[in-house]
Amino acid sequence: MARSSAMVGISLSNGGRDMSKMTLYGIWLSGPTYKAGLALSLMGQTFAYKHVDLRAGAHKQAEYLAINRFGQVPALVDGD
Ligand SMILES: N[C@@H](CCC(=O)N[C@@H](CS)C(=O)NCC(=O)O)C(=O)O
Repeated sequence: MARSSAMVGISLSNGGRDMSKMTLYGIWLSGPTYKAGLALSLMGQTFAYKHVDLRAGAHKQAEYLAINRFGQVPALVDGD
């Protein structure tokens, strides 16, 4: 028998909210980034993706720290 999200107690609904301007910041080699992108995809949520080059230290630059002060990926921005 196939397992549904309801059977494992996880809601993948976005509640009908308009979240059309979501942006996921990350790097696909990161498990947490991959999981966030997977969850959004399973919800049918469209989102922009912006690559953060961890190897170049982009996650510790002021521009990214303004998005996530912890300097880690992923970060999800809802809106502009
Ligand atoms: N608890 C965080 C952990 C995220 C995390 O560990 N991200 C790693 C990449 S997988 C990262 O940004 N590492 C860079 C650093 O900590 O400087 C989450 O799940 O969002």
